[in-house]
Order: sequence, then C-alpha cells, then structure tokens
Amino acid sequence: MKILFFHPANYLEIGIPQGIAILSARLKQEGHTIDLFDTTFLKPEGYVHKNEDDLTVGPAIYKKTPYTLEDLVKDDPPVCLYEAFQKKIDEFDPNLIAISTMTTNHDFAIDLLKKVKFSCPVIVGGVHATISPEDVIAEKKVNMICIGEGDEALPDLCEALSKGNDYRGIKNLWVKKKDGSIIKNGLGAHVNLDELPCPDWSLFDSRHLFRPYEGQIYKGGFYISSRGCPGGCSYCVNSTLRTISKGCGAYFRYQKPQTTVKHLEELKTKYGANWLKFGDDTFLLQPTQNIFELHEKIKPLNIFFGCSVRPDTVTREKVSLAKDMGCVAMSVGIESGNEEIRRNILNRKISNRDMEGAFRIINEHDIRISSFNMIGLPEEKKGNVFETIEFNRQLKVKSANVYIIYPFPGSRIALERHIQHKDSRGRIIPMSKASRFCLSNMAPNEVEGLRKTFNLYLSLPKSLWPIIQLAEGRGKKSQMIFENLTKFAQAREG
Ligand code: B12
Ligand code: SF4
Repeated sequence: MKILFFHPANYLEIGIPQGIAILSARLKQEGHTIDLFDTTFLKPEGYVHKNEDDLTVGPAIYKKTPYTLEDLVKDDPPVCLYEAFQKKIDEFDPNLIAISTMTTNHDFAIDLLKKVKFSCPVIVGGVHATISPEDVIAEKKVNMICIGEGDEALPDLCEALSKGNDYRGIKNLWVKKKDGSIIKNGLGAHVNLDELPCPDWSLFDSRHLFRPYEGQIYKGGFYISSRGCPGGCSYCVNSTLRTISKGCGAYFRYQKPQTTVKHLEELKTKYGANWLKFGDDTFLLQPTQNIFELHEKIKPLNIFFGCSVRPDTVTREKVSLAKDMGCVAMSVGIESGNEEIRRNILNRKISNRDMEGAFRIINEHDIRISSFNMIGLPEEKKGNVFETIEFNRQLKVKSANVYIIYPFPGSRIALERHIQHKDSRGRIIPMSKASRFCLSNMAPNEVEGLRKTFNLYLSLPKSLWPIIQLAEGRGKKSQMIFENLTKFAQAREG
C-alpha cells in the first residue's frame, strides 16, 4: 500500500519530525511504500532571502558558520505550495494521505489539503488531533484521526485497508462513517519504546540535518528517547495527554539505554549524525543509573548533543555524566522570574533558589544554557516581566527565548478559562497573535513591546533601559530605535 505523509512545516523550520520518521519506519517494516510531502524547503512565492546582517532579536550564543541555512536554499526557485502538493499526489498516487500536525500548523495543513484533488482517505494524527479531536475530525476532507500514539494504529489501519478488511474498530482511531457519524475507539496500551524501529530519516531532505555549531557544520536532528512527563505545568498539554491515556500504562516511559544507543549508532552510520538534540520533554528525569549507562555507551560515539531539562532534575552527578558523554547545550525553562506566578499560576513548584542551584551546576560544567521564558501570563503585570528579565540577568543567561504565552487547547490555563482558540472566521489564532488572548493585566501592545525588547533589556546595561523603553512601541521611531539598539547589542557580542 502507498502512504503519503504530509509534514506541514514552516519554511526553513528544519528538524526531522520523529513522529513521521518512526511511523514511516514502522510502515516500511510491514512492507508498505512511503513518500513524503514536506513544505520545509519549498520556498513560498514572494519569499525574501535573509542575509547574515538581518536583525535578530536575541543574542546568538554560537559562533556563526560561514555557510548558513539560507545559503542552502538560495538557488531554489519559489514554488506554489498547493501545485507542488498536487504534483506529489498525482505522481505518487497514494492509497492513504497521513498528516501530522501541531495546533500551530494545523490550519496551514488543512488549507493545502482543501486545495488539492485526490481520491484516497485522509488520516490526521499528532498532538493537535489528540487534544482537539472533535475539531479535527469535523473537517470535511478528513476521514480519520489518530488519538495519541500511532505506532500500532497506523500499521493496523494500513493492513486493514490493503486487505479490504474492516478498520473501524482499530484502537486509537476515530473513523468518520459515510453518514457523517463518528466511531470513537478507545486507546490501546502504550507501545513498548524498545520495540520501535530506528526513526526513518531517509524519507526527508538531507538539508534537515544541517547543524551549524561553533563555526563548524555538523549533521543531526531530534532524537527522543522517552515519552511523557510527570509534570503538571498549567500551560502545557501534558496533563491532558496523561488523562487521555489513563489505563494505557505508565505515562512517562523511557527506552533502555541500549535501544537509544543502537538507534544513535544507526543514525550516525547511515546519515553521519554527529549533533543531536534530545527532544525528550525533560532529559535528566531518567534515573541516574540510566544516564550512567547512556554515558558509557554514547561517549564512544563522539557526538555533541543538546537537551531540555527541568531545573529540579539537575544534579551534579547527572550533569557531569551528560557533559562527559557530549552534552554541550541545555534548554531550561525559567518561564517566570516571579516565584508566586511560577508556582501558583504555572504550577511549576521550583523556587528561585533551586533554579539558581541548577544553573550554577550547569554553568560549572561549561554547558551552554538557553533559558525559556513566557510573558503575558495570567495576572502578570509589567513589573513581573521585569522580574523575569532581572532573574535571567542574575543567572547570567546569554541566550533567552521569550514567548507570549499561548493557552494551547488541553492546557489547564485554557480549560479553566474556557478559551476559544478560533477567531470569528473559524481560524486557529496563530502564535504570532498570542497577545490577543489577553490573559495578563497588560494591554496586548504592551506585551508585544516587551517581547520585542526582552533580549535588549537582558543584554544591555541598565543605563540604556530608558532608551530601550522607547523601542517598545510600534511606530516608526520606536522601530528605528529598536534596530539601532539591536545592532549595538550585536556589535557588543562581537
Ligand atoms: C521536537 C519538537 C519541536 C520541534 C520540531 C517539531 C517537529 N517538526 O517535529 C520544533 C523546535 C520545530 C518545535 C516547535 C514548536 N513546538 Co514543539 N515539540 C517538539 C517535541 C519536543 C517533540 C515532538 C516529537 O517528535 N515527539 C515524539 C513523537 C514520536 O511523538 P508525536 O510527534 O506526538 O507522534 C506520535 C503521535 O502523536 C502520533 N502521530 C503523530 N503524527 C501522526 C500522523 C498520523 C497520520 C498518525 C496516524 C499518527 C501520528 O504517532 C506518533 C508516534 O506515536 C514536542 C513534545 C513531545 N514530547 O512530543 C513539542 C510540542 C509538539 N511542541 C509544542 C509547541 C508548543 C511548539 C511551538 C509552538 C513552540 C513555540 N513556542 O514556538 C513551536 C511551533 C512550531 C510550528 N511550526 O508550529 C507543543 C505542542 C502543543 C500543541 N498543541 O500543538 C509540544 C507538545 C510541547 C508541549 N509539551 O507543549 N517543536
Ligand atoms: S512544561 Fe515541560 S515540565 Fe511542564 S509538564 Fe510540560 S513537558 Fe513537563
């Protein structure tokens, strides 16, 4: 059977999605033929090539390479996305179109799907289908959705379709009948992560592997060795995912170290992977013994890697093992510099003191830290945002990612406030318009201005703060000040 995956990524948002890569490997094991429509490298019409001198908000912590991502695509002609999709469908002639979406790219995927002609069924899976199933299956062109894991459900579906068998009772699937009614099957047991094949990177454009680091170019991508997270942060979808999968087995699971290593070896041999980002929700959550075994087996592979960690999982022993096996970067969620907001609103029970301790340990091991921060939080005032900026300064963070909170469907913040995610035209409100949800005590413009200038406040001397404040606005003068301050900040970083 021929299955066409669709990865609706933003242009140049590189990184092989592990969901599709595993599902592709599973389906190939069962003898199916797989193809992919991936928008990552399809240059949209009207796209303007960015050059190195373009302004970026936020300091870059890595030395630039002479060759950039933009160089990889500079000779590519612009394409019409739906014509390219149609061409792929016509040439491959799939028996099933399988789409993977997050909330943020779901509408984009459906927009393209609506514009093309095909005669096969369509299934949508991924986190958005899992947390907003009613919305996703309501789309006319969608015949089925997958709730939660697809590792067994999709191969079962393809087997049933290819043999002409009844597929309407497959666990994890919702199936739309001809009369429009929907069969909602329950969820099956969680898969055993050690029985899954190595993700199939061969399906993807090799430019996904481009990893510039410290002036050199490496190859790699995401690898995820665990699933789930025991945390209950109120802005995250994990608590809902946990509730949905009650009765399916332990929610937080990790692979045996030998499985992880076997896959990393395969990715290194087949694709030359020498730079990885562990996409695990929180990498150091595994028991020390696991990290110890990973250390023993990963170190000889000579790979560099980055990972995300929660500060309360940081111990000297784990960080030291991580460093010694190749860890060069860690992403750590600060989220808010105000302890009360962090604890009471975000449900992250980590004190500033514990956070400082974690940063100290990571810094002592010379591992680069990127902090993750959110603003526009419920009940937040401008002064609280400055607490977050101050806390990042105090922790000597050189690279801070800052987002306006987006109350994702399924997150506690969205559920408690009955947040509507669609605008009057039925479109999912995009991340770029997150301030519209108006969760904080600040006006949307104020939140946007603070997001724009957050990294300037972080990296420039306080004597310049009154000038930075002038850059928060939206007018021409503010923009000019913003651009000049950004150039100045970049020049200071060298
Ligand atoms: C790696 C990652 C990224 C990467 C790459 C994404 C990618 N292309 O894979 C990058 C850095 C680009 C990214 C960006 C963002 N991400 Co992200 N990301 C992740 C992360 C850490 C891992 C995803 C993954 O590979 N998981 C492992 C695979 C195996 O699981 P899976 O994808 O869910 O797939 C399984 C099932 O869902 C199902 N399935 C999936 N697809 C399909 C398709 C079919 C047809 C079927 C049948 C089944 C199926 O089967 C798979 C195997 O069981 C997840 C957290 C997580 N642990 O999942 C967050 C996560 C997906 N990201 C999230 C968010 C919020 C974002 C950002 C908005 C962050 C930001 N503030 O900018 C952006 C949005 C980018 C965009 N374009 O819209 C949220 C999504 C919330 C939501 N409602 O959509 C998550 C869940 C994190 C979280 N806990 O909140 N992300
Ligand atoms: S935000 Fe991170 S730590 Fe909190 S529940 Fe989600 S994945 Fe876990």
